[in-house]
Amino acid sequence: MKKWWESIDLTNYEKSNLNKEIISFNQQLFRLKEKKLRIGIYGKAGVGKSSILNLLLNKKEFKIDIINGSTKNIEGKEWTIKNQRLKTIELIDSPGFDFCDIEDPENTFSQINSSEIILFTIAGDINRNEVSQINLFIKNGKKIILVLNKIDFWHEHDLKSILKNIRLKLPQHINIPIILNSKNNIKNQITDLINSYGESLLTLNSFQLADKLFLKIKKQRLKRRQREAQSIIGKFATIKASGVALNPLILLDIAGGFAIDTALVSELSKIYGLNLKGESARKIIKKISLNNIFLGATQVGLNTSFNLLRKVFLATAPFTNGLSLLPYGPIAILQAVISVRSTKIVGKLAAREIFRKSKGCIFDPSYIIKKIIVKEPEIFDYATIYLSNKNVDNNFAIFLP
Ligand SMILES: Nc1nc2c(ncn2[C@@H]2O[C@H](COP(=O)(O)OP(=O)(O)OP(=O)(O)O)[C@@H](O)[C@H]2O)c(=O)[nH]1
Ligand SMILES: [Mg+2]
Repeated sequence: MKKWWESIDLTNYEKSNLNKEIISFNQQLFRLKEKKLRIGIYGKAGVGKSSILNLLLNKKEFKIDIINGSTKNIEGKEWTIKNQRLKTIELIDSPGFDFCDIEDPENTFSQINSSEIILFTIAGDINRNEVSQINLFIKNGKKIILVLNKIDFWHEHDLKSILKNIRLKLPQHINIPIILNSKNNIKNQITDLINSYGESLLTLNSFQLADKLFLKIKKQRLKRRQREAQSIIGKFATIKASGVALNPLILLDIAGGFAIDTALVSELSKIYGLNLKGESARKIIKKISLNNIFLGATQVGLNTSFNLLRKVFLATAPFTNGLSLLPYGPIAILQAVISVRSTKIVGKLAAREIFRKSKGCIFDPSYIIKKIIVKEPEIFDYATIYLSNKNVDNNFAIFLP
């Protein structure tokens, strides 16, 4: 992962623009190397988050209070457990997300959102705010475990109906485990999970965070490239159109139009870091024309058929009243307009093709994510959801010229 990260070759602009994200990703890389897993706790104020972490630690390390808001800031403490492949585990306490006076809610969320396991604590049936926070974590591809606290408040049959109700409100496409806080229940279940999957959870989360950052970088780059590509296409369209409009008699012949398009593809490919020349650029043009055969008849094809078009116009002129009145000028303008349109279409289609080719150049972290999921699809179902959400969200076509 370190090698991949170094290979991305960030520009100074990207470094300053994504400064915060880069720092937090470097911290994650460090934790991956040091085998340090983080468990974050989240939930409404006063549900017993700090008490649960104290229970895991077997000590009163985190401050608790009967009054809401005893935890004011994110705070971490080390938890040592035996028989583990991980070096350290950090428990991260957070202020209640609905508390009126949190100092930095965004930082609180992002700290919890970057930890490997999230213990989402509830103290009874869940409300709309809690459901939407849970959904947000799931959308972010997080491993989330629900901890039902303060169960001493209810009789067993009430507890059953509360649990049933909670399950109905949770998203149905993912299995969110619910742990009841009774006796050593939480401690045993969390310890089991860490001992079996701790290392994988850490690796998977690191690749997910890498993937999220990589996506941000890709989008930024594509936006910048989109502007550059649009300007190049515009320039080429002008060159071709002015050639056609100024010199309507010596129309661009097939070879001429093709040469300009090839040069355009070559320039576009530079923007996308491919640098296609000569034959490779010509291949792209041919592929575009073949793949867009219908478009081709009216758009791409016209690009190379000015002579034909002119002949059709002139030949049909005597037979069609309207056209026979067309003086030569409007035909030249029409040809120029068609030429601009067709160059733009060639440019857009070429950019798509070039982008498709350039995607294979850099290694994609989601490749590893898929490989980890395959090992334990049930444990890592949250990552499957992450990948499928990502496919819906990431329509890169909108960033193409
Ligand atoms: N009856 C009962 N009380 C509990 C339980 N867990 C926590 N409490 C009490 O609930 C109160 C709040 O507990 P905290 O651990 O401070 O809750 P918190 O979620 O950390 O609260 P904030 O930091 O203010 O958001 C304290 O008085 C705890 O003693 C439980 O399982 N049963
Ligand atoms: Mg607290």
